[in-house]
Amino acid sequence: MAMTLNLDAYWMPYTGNRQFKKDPRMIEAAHGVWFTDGDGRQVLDGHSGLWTSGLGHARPEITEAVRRQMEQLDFCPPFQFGHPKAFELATKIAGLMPEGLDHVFYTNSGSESADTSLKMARAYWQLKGALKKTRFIGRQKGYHGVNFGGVAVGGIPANKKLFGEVLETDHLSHTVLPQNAFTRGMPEQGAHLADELELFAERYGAETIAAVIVEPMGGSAGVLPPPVGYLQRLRALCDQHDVLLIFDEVITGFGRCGAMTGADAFGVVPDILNVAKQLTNGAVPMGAVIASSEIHDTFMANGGPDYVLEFAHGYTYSAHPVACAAGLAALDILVDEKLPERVAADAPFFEALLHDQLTDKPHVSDVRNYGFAGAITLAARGDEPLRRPYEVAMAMWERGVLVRYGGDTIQMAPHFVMEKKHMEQMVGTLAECLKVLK
Ligand code: PXG
Ligand code: PLP
Repeated sequence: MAMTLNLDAYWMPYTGNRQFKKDPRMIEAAHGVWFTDGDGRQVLDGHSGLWTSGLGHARPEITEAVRRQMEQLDFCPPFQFGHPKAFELATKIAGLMPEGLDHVFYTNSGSESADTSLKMARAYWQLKGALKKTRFIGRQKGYHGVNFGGVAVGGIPANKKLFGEVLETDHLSHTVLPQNAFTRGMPEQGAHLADELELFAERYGAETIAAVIVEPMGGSAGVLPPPVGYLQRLRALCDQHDVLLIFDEVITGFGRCGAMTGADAFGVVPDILNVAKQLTNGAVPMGAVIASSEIHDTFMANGGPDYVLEFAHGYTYSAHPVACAAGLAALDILVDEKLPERVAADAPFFEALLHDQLTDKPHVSDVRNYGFAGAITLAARGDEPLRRPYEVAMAMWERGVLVRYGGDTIQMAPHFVMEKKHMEQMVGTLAECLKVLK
């Protein structure tokens, strides 16, 4: 690392800036499942970047597609103009989505996908004449990014407390029940918690509720697979009360759960499905909101004269040509290499590793997993619930493995292409670190 690097000006996101700048963890290169740090060390990436890069880092097909696109068309104004790859990618995405989710609205991140989906849901009901349908129901422990709408429907108190409320929301209970601790895969208990939507329909009136937004499998709160039957019950109640169901699949979209989407993995189709991260393998920022034909067609039917815009929404960088090129290349690899299938095939190996090696370690109060996502919860030390995960992640980094720590959890997300020996190294290193954790 250049000794002259000034660390002061960069205000880092979701980072303990003061600690980082005392003891920087610099990453200078990436290849496959490996990062190279500032000292030239090879560090195993145990989190697929930030749930982004399941295909492995620096895939030459993506690099080449991006390079060629930069040369041919580096930017195209997305408002009132289009470029072919935007349409090609939308068709490809729609083809990978569950039946009925056919129309792709581009964003540049998961947070933008969350806020776009909420605006889409509200506007849909306005166009249908259901003028009171404006309220949103999220879920405790939910994460929908950091923009105002996403924070309002999110259910992580630390992300909300300094920012105030801007939407009328309420939140379903989370599904992390004590009796489900150490469950392998989907917990048996908890489907009944979906019935809380019934209470909200009574309390507020279903005619005031626009949508329910949930992650089919909670991600950032530390890998929360849905209880068996939970999403089916939520779907049925949404149908019964004319409430839209939004799946935030920013983590689960494109393979993480051993199927193309969480919707496929768990057998429930939402009205709107949000993606980001894995869409371009993390190489270029991009997200998307995929809407049902019913929603899309409602906008088109109520748009007025055909030169008038139907949805007053969009970003300067929506459908960015370089992101589209990266997305096309990334999805080709995902499909050609049958990576969702590979995740499904290897998930039992990862599951067994996690539970066999981590369950009996000191301070571990839960182990959860689904597909290529795994997490442990660590008991608080004194009044500092965040301290142990931080110490474990630092010890892991010292030993050459990157894992994600957040809240009271440690998360692991193997690349879809990760070999078993590297999963063993990752989980084995975690087990070693836990043994000496105070
Ligand atoms: N929705 C979900 C379900 C997410 O997981 C976002 C929205 C926001 O995406 P952007 O691209 O705006 O960050 C996410 C992002 C973690 C972690 O520790 C997860 C995310 C972001 C940061 C950390 O698991 N997910
Ligand atoms: N702020 C100003 C002053 C702008 O002109 C624009 C876009 O033109 C934005 C914010 C929104 O930026 P973006 O479209 O990249 O989200």
